[in-house]
Amino acid sequence: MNETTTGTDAEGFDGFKFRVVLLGEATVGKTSLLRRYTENSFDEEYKQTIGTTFASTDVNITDDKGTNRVVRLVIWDMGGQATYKELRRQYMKGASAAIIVYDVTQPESFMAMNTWYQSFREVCPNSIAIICANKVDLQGKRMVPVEPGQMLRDWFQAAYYETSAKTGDNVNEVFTRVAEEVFRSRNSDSGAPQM
Ligand SMILES: Nc1nc2c(ncn2[C@@H]2O[C@H](COP(=O)(O)OP(=O)(O)OP(=O)(O)O)[C@@H](O)[C@H]2O)c(=O)[nH]1
Ligand SMILES: [Mg+2]
Repeated sequence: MNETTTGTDAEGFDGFKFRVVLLGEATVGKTSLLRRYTENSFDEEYKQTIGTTFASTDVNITDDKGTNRVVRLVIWDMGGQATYKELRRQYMKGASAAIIVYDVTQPESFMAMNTWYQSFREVCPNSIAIICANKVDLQGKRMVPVEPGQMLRDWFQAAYYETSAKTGDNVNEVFTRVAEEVFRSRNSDSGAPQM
């Protein structure tokens, strides 16, 4: 099963809880997207993520029957420079979803998307993937237009969002979409148990 509904946890939460991982090259804005979403803040200064951190956040969604649901996402953020493959595999294991991020001003980060996607698929063959084309506020510096992003979307069969952690554009939409999709697919088997 892909979900934990194992009664009330230590904080008194008795709803649906899912593990989500942020993937993508260093500096694409993974930590910034997470901070924008969880703290509504943004820092221009780059502080490389060493190892992994996580944030837990509750998302309100409406299910297919129109019932309001609270979905808890435990979102893991790993530094894109962490190259040790086994570590990455452990990090991805049991994830219900991945948000795979590139920077529209850095074509290399777009070129790396397939590698990130494939390594996620190896560990989590049935989990949800969402693509983030981040830093769209940097219009004059944009090198990767919309069309290649849409190609990825079709190829990965994943939702595609153009985001800015700086302005907040589409950031809430990404995390709400993740919560909706993992909730909807909660009965599908994605392998490993939850954290
Ligand atoms: N203009 C702009 N800058 C951004 C945006 N998102 C992130 N940045 C900047 O890009 C740099 C890297 O952002 P991080 O969020 O630390 O990137 P990361 O993917 O977590 O990097 P690692 O932890 O090394 O993997 C920082 O200087 C951020 O301020 C964005 O949407 N727009
Ligand atoms: Mg980071």
